[in-house]
Amino acid sequence: MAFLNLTEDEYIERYGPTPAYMSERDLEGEPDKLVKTHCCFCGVQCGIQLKVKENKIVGFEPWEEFPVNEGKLCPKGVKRYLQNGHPDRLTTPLMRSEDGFREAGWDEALSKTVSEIQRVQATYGRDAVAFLGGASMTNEKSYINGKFARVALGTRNIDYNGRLCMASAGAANKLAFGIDRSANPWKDIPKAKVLILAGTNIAECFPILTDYIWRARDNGAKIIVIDPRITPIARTADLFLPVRPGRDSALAHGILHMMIEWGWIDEDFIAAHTNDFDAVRELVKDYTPAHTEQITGVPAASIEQAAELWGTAETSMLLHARGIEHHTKGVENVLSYINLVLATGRIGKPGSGYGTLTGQGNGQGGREHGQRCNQLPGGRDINNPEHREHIANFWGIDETKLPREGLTACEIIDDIEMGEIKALISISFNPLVSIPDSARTRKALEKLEHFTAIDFFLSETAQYADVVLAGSLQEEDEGTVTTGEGRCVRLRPVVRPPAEARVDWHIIADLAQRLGAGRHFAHETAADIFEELTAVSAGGPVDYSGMSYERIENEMGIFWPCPAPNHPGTPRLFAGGRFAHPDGRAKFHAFPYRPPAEEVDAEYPIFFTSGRVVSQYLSGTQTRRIGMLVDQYPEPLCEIHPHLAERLGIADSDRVRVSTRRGQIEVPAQIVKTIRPDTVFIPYHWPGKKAANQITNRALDPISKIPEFKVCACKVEKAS
Ligand SMILES: Nc1nc2c(c(=O)[nH]1)N[C@H]1C(S)=C(S)[C@@H](COP(=O)(O)OP(=O)(O)OC[C@H]3O[C@@H](n4cnc5c(=O)[nH]c(N)nc54)[C@H](O)[C@@H]3O)O[C@H]1N2
Ligand SMILES: Nc1nc2c(c(=O)[nH]1)N[C@H]1C(S)=C(S)[C@@H](COP(=O)(O)OP(=O)(O)OC[C@H]3O[C@@H](n4cnc5c(=O)[nH]c(N)nc54)[C@H](O)[C@@H]3O)O[C@H]1N2
Ligand code: SF4
Ligand SMILES: [Mo]
Repeated sequence: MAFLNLTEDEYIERYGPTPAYMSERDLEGEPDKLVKTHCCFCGVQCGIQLKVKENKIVGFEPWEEFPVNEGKLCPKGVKRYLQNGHPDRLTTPLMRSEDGFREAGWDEALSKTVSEIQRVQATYGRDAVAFLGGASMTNEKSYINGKFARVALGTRNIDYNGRLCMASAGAANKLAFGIDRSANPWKDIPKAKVLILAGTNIAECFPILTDYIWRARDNGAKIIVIDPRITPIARTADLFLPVRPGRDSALAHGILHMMIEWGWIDEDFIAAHTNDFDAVRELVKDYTPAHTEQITGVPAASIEQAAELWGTAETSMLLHARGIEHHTKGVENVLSYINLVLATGRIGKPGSGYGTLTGQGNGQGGREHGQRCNQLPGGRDINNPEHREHIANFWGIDETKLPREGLTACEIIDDIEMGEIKALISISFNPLVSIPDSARTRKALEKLEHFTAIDFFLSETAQYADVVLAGSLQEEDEGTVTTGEGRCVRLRPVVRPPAEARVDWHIIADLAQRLGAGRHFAHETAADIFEELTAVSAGGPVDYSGMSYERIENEMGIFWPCPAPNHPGTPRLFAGGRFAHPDGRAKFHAFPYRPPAEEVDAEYPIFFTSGRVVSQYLSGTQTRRIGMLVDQYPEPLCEIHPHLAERLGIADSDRVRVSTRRGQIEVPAQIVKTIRPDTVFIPYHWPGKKAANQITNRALDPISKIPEFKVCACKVEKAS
């Protein structure tokens, strides 16, 4: 096996017990094989078959039986297999030396990490070490990360990159419904007669779900799109509401105002199944179409039309993503749109319901098993004494030893900058590219006394590390992920990590061992971890206890809650209008509109917003290395409306300088009629001087602590 420089025996000798996936079952006697697994990118988690030759992925085949995508894949899914053999792949640990990084052995690298953690904790206390995880990783790793931080590090400061992503939707879902999960399976979408797509560029970000939207349209559905840009899906919409960035809660209130005025709400449902509608009825009185137009920039007639389409439908689905969530009122925006769903009573039924479109591959599961600062496994609350007791007992530790709620991801970076947190371990997170105000993030990283990063590429953040540990790609481990519709699916082992690289959770377990907590991390296989996480979830808000790898494989995924081995799982929540709050009722929320943290003014007169393009993924560490995807969109462009461009004397492809109170970025202009004339947009997948986050605003939502990626004030000039 040319690709590996260790035999299986050598691997076992070096790293101890061999995980099940390295047994002959997968690796011997089969020179070529096709492995059914899932795409490593977005939360749709399309099924795919990877083609393997000599422990190397050499191609793919469609997996037509997997029901979600039935063999279809988007451009990223088609090319994802090319990362596996990439020359930049980290294959050994790296340690900082006087002239850059040098290769190191595992023992030396891990010893360094552990001795630094021990030194920092002895000097400054346990919480001076922080841990940052990620939602591209499996449920098993999410669980291990949380347990590692609480039991082995004993720090309260653990959080994850989903804080930049799903946090507003998650918090709002809990508040409104008492449970944090999309309410409906995606197969309900084609049965809806009206769809609202709020703040999602679904065709570029969830390409395979777009097919569900088209099926709905073929069945006669009307489609309403709410976005400051005419995205590809908006071009085919029946009604497009070009909202000014940062105004969604007002828009939702305006639509509800007209629905109430025209009597298109379900008073019986509201009375029988919800609480607190009266406050909302009172609140939205002020949001007349004229007043709402003034705030949102959406024509009053369009607001009325939206109210009529939505209000009079028989069945409907409301789907949203980061466009409404990446705000200092992200939670309020989501709750205001949920009001539109609850007011019609159209939820918990086939073809009627609601869902947030989960972003990362395991955006859903990554937020369920305890790698968030306020959460314990099984979706439990770290501040709830019963929940704490349950987990402490299960883990065999004293409840008083279980750390309390810590800081969220951006707050951890701020605390590092302020000199409170002195050491960091990060895995599957690239904050230098993905957190707002990168100058501030860079300053923080430079300030750390110790930083260990676990990644398979040397990300821009990892370049600031003292120790870089070579971890695993998705296909080099096994486990489960939970898709955006709440379906837990199985990732099968495909190949073994190359050379000296190691499976992520083996690294974490080894660190735990060296920190003296080895007995809590004695898992031999990912299946052992899954067994533990499902067992501990029993009776919690997020109950996986009836699941097993075997069942998940046989049933093509299982929707949680699944509280018993003979329970079929729960694709659609809230049947019969019963919600997950203790009284079984959903809750309306009445938040008056409030403006974004930064408004335009004479100095910075234009709205800046950011997001994605179809061929690039997140901070780009993966997709910027895949040739054919790079060709499709090689560098960031600034979308500018022709009217604004003309006023500023900018022609297509001219280099423009976009500045805010945080910094500036220079990129070529892309003049398009598809954006509001008062707004410019730059995708954020690039580092350094091409990073959109040089200029974004680090202001946080008070509840979810998500940053305001989607709106700040900027000035645009032609660069000399
Ligand atoms: N190709 C690709 N696909 C991806 C990803 C990727 O990086 N690349 N990432 C995955 C992840 S982690 C995520 S979170 C999802 C994100 O998926 P989306 O949320 O759909 O994508 P974004 O581009 O972040 O933002 C969506 C839209 O919000 C609009 N918007 C901006 N400001 C506002 C506003 O104030 N109100 C409203 N209503 N809309 C606004 C933008 O114009 C943009 O079209 O995509 C997932 N899929
Ligand atoms: N301006 C702006 N900024 C944004 C957004 C925006 O819309 N605008 N969107 C935000 C959103 S929604 C998100 S989700 C974040 C994402 O931001 P990040 O989470 O920082 O982005 P990733 O690219 O996923 O970074 C993950 C790193 O982990 C590595 N990695 C991936 N999978 C694994 C794994 O299984 N194991 C290990 N060990 N490493 C792995 C990758 O190589 C990469 O270096 O960005 C946010 N930042
Ligand atoms: S839609 Fe998402 S999961 Fe499916 S192939 Fe594309 S990136 Fe992968
Ligand atoms: Mo995300």
